Amino acid sequence: MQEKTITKKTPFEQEVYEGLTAFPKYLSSKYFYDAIGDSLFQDIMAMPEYYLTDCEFAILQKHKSAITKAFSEHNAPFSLFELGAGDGKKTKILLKHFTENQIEFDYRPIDISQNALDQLQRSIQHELPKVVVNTIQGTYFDTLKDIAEEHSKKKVILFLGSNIGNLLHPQAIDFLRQLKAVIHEDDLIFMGFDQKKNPQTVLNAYNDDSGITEAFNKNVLTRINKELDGNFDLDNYLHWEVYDPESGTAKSYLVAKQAQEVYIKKLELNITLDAWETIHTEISQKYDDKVVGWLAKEAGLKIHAQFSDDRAYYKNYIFKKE
Ligand code: AVI
Repeated sequence: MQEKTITKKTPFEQEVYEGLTAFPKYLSSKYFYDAIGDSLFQDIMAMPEYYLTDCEFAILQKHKSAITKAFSEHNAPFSLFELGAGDGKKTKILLKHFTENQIEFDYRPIDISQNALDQLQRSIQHELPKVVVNTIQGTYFDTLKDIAEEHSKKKVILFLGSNIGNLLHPQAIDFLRQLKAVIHEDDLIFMGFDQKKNPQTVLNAYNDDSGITEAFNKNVLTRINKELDGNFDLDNYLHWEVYDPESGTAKSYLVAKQAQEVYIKKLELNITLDAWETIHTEISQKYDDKVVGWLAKEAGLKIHAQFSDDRAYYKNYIFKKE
C-alpha cells in the first residue's frame, strides 16, 4: 500500500489557511514582518503622521531621571530585559543616563532577529562601551523562561512602542499575566501604551498619503505570494483604516475592489472574494488610564507610576505585582 505523505503545516501556513477560509476573512499582523516589512515599519516610524515613536522618545528624554530613580530604587543593581529591542534607539536614552549616573545594571535585549541583536550589540559597544550587554535571541514566548531564570538580581522588563496595542484585550491580559509570572515583588515592567486622542490624529497615523502603511498592510499578501506560492494581485486591494473612538480600536483592512479568485498553491487552497469583501489584518488599540488599570488588575499587576508626553498622546506605565 502506498503511504500518503502528510506534511505538517507551519504556523504561517496554518493561520493563513484558517483566516482565509473564515468568514469574515482575516490575517494576523504578525506576518507583516519580514525583511521588507521590517524596513517598511522603520519608514512608518519616520513618518510625520506616525506620532507614536516621537512621543515615546520625548517621554524617555523628559523623564529619564524619574525613570532611573524608579528602576534603581534602594540602589539595587538590576537586569534590564527588553522585549523586541530592535535598533534600541529609544532605549539608548536610558542606557546613557544610567551610565552617566553610575547606575549598576546590565542590558539583556531580546529579539527574534539575531542580526538585529548583533547590530545592536555592536552599536552599544561603540556608543556606550561601559554597558554590559547579553543578548537573548527568540520570540517573547520562548524567552520568558530566560527571564524567569534570573533570580540573583532585580528585574526590569521593557516593552516599548505600544506593541501591546496589536493584541485584543484578552490576549493583552494573557501576555501581562505571563510577564507577571516571571517577576518578583520588587521587579518592574515598563510598557508603552498609545492613548485615545482626537480620532483624526489616530486615523492619519495609519492612513498616510505616501502609501507606506498601505504597502506595509499589503506585505502579508506579498509574503503569501512569495512563501506559499499564491497569486494575489495587490492592485486589486484597497488599504482601509477605521478608528472607533468609543472602543479606542483602530482596525486595518484589505478590501477587494472587485470579485476575484485566488489560488495558494502550497496550501492547495482556492478562495473567492466578492467585490468589496474585506480581509481584516491588524488592530492598533488606543488606551486611557481606566483601561490600562483594568488590564493590569486582570493580570494581577498594579500601576506603580506613569509618564506622559506634553500633549498626553502617549504614556509609559510602570507595573508591579499587585
Ligand atoms: C508595531 N505596532 C505597534 C504598530 C502599530 O501602531 O500598531 C504597527 C503599525 N501598523 C501600522 N502602522 C504601524
